[in-house]
Amino acid sequence: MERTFVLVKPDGVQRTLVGEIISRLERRGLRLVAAKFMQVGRDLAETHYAIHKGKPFYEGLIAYILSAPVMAMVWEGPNAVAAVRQTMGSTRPTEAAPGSVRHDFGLEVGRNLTHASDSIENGEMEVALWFKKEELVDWQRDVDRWAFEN
Ligand code: D4T
Repeated sequence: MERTFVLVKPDGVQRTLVGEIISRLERRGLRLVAAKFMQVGRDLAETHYAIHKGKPFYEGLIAYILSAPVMAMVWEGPNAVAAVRQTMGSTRPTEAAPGSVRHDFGLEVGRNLTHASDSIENGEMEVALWFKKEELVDWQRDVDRWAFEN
C-alpha cells in the first residue's frame, strides 16, 4: 500500500487547523498509519529540508518549521502521494486549486500550512526520517473495501 508523509506545519498548528486537515484526509478515504505531535529540532529540520540548503528562502524555512510544534503523520492508500498533494494544493497558496487546504486557508508560500511527500521514493525516505518502524501501525478498517478497490 502506498504511503506518504504529511506534516501540519507550525502555522497550521497555531491556527488550530490540525483537526480540519486530518478530517479532510480521513474523508478522502486515506488510512492513518502514524501520528506524532512534536517540537522539531534543528538537526531534523535541516535533514528534512537538505535539498533546499543554500536557497534564498532556506533560513526562513528552517526558522518557520522550528517556530512552534508540528503534527507529523503517515497516511496510506491507493495513490496516496498524489491524492494528498492534491488535497493540500500547490506550494503557493494563490496557485492552489479552490477546495484545497492551501487555497482555503493560506495566502503565502512561507505560511503554506502543510508538507506532503512529492514522490513515492521521497515518501519512503521521509517516513523513515520522521518515524521509527515500531511507530507505524499496520491495521485494517471495516470501511477499507468501500474506499479501496483492492
Ligand atoms: P513542502 O516541501 O513544504 O511540501 O513544499 P512543496 O513540496 O510543496 O514545495 P517545495 O519543496 O518546493 O518547497 C519547500 C518549502 O519551502 C517553502 N518555500 C518554497 C518558500 O518559502 N519559498 C519559496 O520560494 C519556495 C519555492 C515552502 C515549501
